[in-house]
This record gives sequence, structure tokens and C-alpha cells, in this order.
Amino acid sequence: MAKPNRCESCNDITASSTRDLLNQDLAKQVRTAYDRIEDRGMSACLFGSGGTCCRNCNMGPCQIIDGVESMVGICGATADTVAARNFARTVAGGTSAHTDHAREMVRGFIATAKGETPHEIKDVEKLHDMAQLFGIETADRDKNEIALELGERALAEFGKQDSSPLTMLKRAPLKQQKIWKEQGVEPRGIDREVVEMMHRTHMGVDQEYHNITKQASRCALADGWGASMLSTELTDIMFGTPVPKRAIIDLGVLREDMVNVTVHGHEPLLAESLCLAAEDEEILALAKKAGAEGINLAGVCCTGNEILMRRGIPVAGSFIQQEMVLATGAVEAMVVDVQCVMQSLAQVVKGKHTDIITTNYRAKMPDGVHIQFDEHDAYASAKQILAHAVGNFKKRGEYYIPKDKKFDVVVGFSHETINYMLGGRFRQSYRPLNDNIINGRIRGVGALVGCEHYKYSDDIHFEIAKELIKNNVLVLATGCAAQALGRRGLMRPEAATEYAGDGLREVCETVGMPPVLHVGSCVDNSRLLIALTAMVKEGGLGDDIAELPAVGSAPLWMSEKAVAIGQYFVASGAHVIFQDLPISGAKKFSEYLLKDIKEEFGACWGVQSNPLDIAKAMIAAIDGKREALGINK
Ligand code: MSK
Repeated sequence: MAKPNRCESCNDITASSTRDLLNQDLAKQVRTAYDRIEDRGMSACLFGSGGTCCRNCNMGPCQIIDGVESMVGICGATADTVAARNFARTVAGGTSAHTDHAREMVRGFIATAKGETPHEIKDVEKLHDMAQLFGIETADRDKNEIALELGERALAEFGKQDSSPLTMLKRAPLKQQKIWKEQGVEPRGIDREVVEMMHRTHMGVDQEYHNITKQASRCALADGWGASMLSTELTDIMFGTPVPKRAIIDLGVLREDMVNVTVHGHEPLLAESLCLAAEDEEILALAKKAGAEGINLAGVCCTGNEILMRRGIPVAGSFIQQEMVLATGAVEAMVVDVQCVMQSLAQVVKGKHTDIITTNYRAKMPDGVHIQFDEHDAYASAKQILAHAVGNFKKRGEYYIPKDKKFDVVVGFSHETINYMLGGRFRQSYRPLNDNIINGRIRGVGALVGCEHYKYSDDIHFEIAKELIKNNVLVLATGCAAQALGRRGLMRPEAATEYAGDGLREVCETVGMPPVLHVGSCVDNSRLLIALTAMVKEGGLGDDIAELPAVGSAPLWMSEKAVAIGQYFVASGAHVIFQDLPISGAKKFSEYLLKDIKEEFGACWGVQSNPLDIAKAMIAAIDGKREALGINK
């Protein structure tokens, strides 16, 4: 098991920032996930890892062994049924997280349209595009009036009870829509698909693994083409669609002379308010009075990605670095909302001046300080949080900031930006990208998404991306994977010259873009769906997403959300490769997900344990599509 903080020999930059910090005396007393993994002293349960432990009723828990008659569930459930149910519940868990996030963003959007927040409707062009999609009249109407109607229509998508499909499915290629209809997986109401998934996996309901997976696809599609897409688009309208900007990331972005406030979690409503309040004269005067130069806001995880993409605010750390950010002793407050926040954070700051400030009634933490964020009084909430952080500045004790550990990145590649950059100033379309794929300069598109994992080396994202771009595959990245790649220097335009194959290098150098594009946070994987759809619609690369030379991977996934994302990509026709999946204990179900589901959606899952094998499998999948399109010369 690789242990980046203990590795003395590798040159991994990420490992070096983590290792540098953890080798300091002040951080040595901190117990991190690396220690907890080592201290557990036991390997993972084989039934859990293989997907065949059933805890869905109280007759068990039942550990199932595939093919052994005496080892089915007490109710008679087989390994395939149990693994399918567990997989489906993981998809439902991930979808619920994106759904609850999206609902909060829509509520914030409505409050903004009513003038009840410090924010405003920024991207009017996108507002009109979305309004058109929902059939909302735009002529001679004020932007806030349109936004209010759009917000209310968007909110209705969550609780929709009739059986018509979600509105945004209309954005998909026509062939894709037809496939969903034929397969009976068009999502109806976003919440409904999660509820139905939980019901169908309750004891004694759906016993047939194909049928369970069908609902898992419908549920996942409600995430990708419903919740996540609504969240991304309405957030863009409200806070601005990302455009390329330079920024810096890693632990060295923390400042000695400023009040360091890190924002961690997912929903950017609070983070955006903090960005505004960090420039408030009253807050700045408070900071000065405390002896600080001002407020240094820095992101962690996907909240970090949201404000990085839109405002160029630095990112202090990704998921795997959240404990390290605090172990510096230089953070006055870590402000958290929902998802991917470790309970250990409050223990890491024990004895330090740092407060973990929880801000959402849905997510409290023992030993955290709770300051409820009120979206209707967002500015006041943000000021209250910052004033609290300022109050800690004078109490800062011993600290260590690895100052040389900060790396340049160019971020902000929304699908509109990719369209603009690759389409050229006068011709905004994906056609030039398609042409470059057809002429072979770009072999295809590879998405690297999702989390990081303490059990594996920090280097894995980098190794995969390096192999892809060397082979002329343009890489689009989201989530913590994107941050890991940024820390390794792949999000600089110069990386094309240093690492890319001849064709990709030529394209990147011509337009001045990096070979790895930061596309956003976890919910922004919906941008990838739109980009893939745009490629189909430009022509020349087939009639649906399944025909495109495009493939995705979340090699270091840890969150349920990553599985929901994987399933909505597969159900949308994009091949997806993970490092592992908890399905290996069920032979028929595994075969179905890893092969046979392709007959329904044109794509399936893949599993490869070695990073280089993941890259090779991605390239092979791309080449297979090129061959089928007749462009693999
Ligand atoms: S934050 S879900 S660790 S990508 Fe979106 Fe990162 Fe994975 Fe959380």
C-alpha cells in the first residue's frame, strides 16, 4: 500500500507537499487517515468488497457466496440480487447527494431572482437558453422575472409526479433519447427515482438484477441530466459561467500575514457570499485591528473547484489534503457545508486555535462550531462567519506553511469555453474539435473525474493523464482528480509542450490551452454530457454518445457520487473504467455490468487495477470507436 507521507524516494509533488508538512514536528502529533488505515491492522471484508453482504433487513446480516446453495440470504436472495441491490443503493446515495445540493442551488437561485440575496443574475445568455428549453417566454421580460419562472420550473423537476420525462433529457442526442425510451429508463421526477430505487431494493421487492439495474440507470440519469445539470446551469447563470483564468493551488496558498479561511464542501452559495464579505470594509477593518493584512479565502474539495473556476480563488487542498490543510496550524477557520467532510477534522484542530464552522443544519459535527447559513440573509451570515475567524487570528500558535508548494494552473473550461477555444473567435462550434479528432491530431477525449483515495498512491491520476496526453488524448478533468492533476503541473499550457504527443501538442499550442482541462466540480460532470452531445450534434463522429471516441474514469473513487456519475455516463453511452467496483462476488451481475449492459446503452463499465492499464484500456476503447467510425488511419 503506497503511503505518500512516508515515501522518501519518489518525486511526487503532491506527496512532497503532504510529506513536507507531516514531517514537521507540529504535524507529527496529528492523526490522519493514513495513520487510521495503518492502525486498523485488518484488510477490508471480502463480502463487503465483493458486494455480497446484505444488511437490508434484520434476518441477517447475510454474507452470500455465489454458487453455494447454503450461502444464499435467509430470504433466498442470491449473490447477483444482493450485489445489484447494493450497487443500486450506492447509485441512489450518490444521486441523493447531488439532488439535495442541486435543490439548495435552485432555492438560492429563486431567492436571487427575488432580490433576496447579495447575488445577481450574471449570465443572461445562458438564462435565455435555459428559459427556451423550459418553454418560458423571454421577449420583453426582465431577467429576474425570467429567472424566477425558470427557478420555479426547475424546482418542480424534483417533485414531478407525472410520468413524462425530465425536461433536460431533450438536450441529449435524439438517438440517445430514443434508446432511453426503448429501455424504459427515462427519469420522471428527480426525487421519485431515488425513492423508487430505495423501495425496490427494500427486502422482498425487486429480485431480478437486470430490473434493479434498470432503475439504477434511471436514477443515475436523474442525477446527470437532472439534478447535476440543473445545478451547474443555474449556478452559472447566477455566479457566471467559468472562463479561463490563472490561479494557484496546494498548501502553499495559505498566507502568514492574513486570516486564512478555508471553505470545504460542495454548495457554492455560502462560498460566493464569503467571497463578497471578504472585501467588506467592516471585516477588513476587523482583520487589520487583529494584526492581519486581510482575509485569505482558499478552497478545499469541490467548493474549492466552484470558486476556483469562477473567481480564480486559490485551492489549499483536495479531499485527501483536508487534514493537512488544518495540520499547518495556519488556518483560522475551516467553513464546511455538505459532502466529503471528514469527521476527523475536529480532532485534527484539537489544541489549535482553528475552528471547524459547520453552516448547514443537515451537517453538524461534534466539537464543531455551528453558525447556520441563512440564504435570505447571506451577506450577514458570511460576515458573522468571517468575524468569528478573525477573532481566532491573534490566537494562532505554532504553524508551518509549505510556501514553495503552490502550483500554477489555468482553469475555467466550461463547455462554452471549450467551444470558444477550439471553435475559434469567429466560429463557436465543436466542429474544429471534431475535425481534429477525425484527422487524428486528437485521438479522442478522456475524462478523469472523481475523488482521491488514501489507500493508493497520489500519483495515479498523473500517471494516467500523462499516458493519455502522450497518446494525443485530450483530458477533461473534474472534482478532486482535477486538483491532483493541477498539482502535478498538467494544467499549464506549457504542459502540452512537455508531455503531449505531436498532434495534441500542435492543437494546444495553437490555441494556448493546457492538455488537461479543468471542467469543474462533481456536479459539473454534467458539462461533460453537454460537451459530448455538442460533439455528436456537430457531425462526423456518429449519431450518439456511444459512437464518440470518448471514455471516462474515476480511478480513485471513494464517494457514492462517483458511482452515480459512472452509471449515468454508461447509461448515456460513454464507457467508464474504475479501479475497482464492489461487484466481484456476483458472477452474472458482474458480467452484466462489465459487458452485457453494452447491448442496451452502447457502453459498459470496465475495471483495471493498475493505473497504466487504466490508461491503456481508455486508449483501446477510444481506438475501438475510431475503428468503428472508419477514422483510425
Ligand atoms: S469533492 S466526491 S472527494 S471528487 Fe466533490 Fe472530491 Fe470525490 Fe468529494
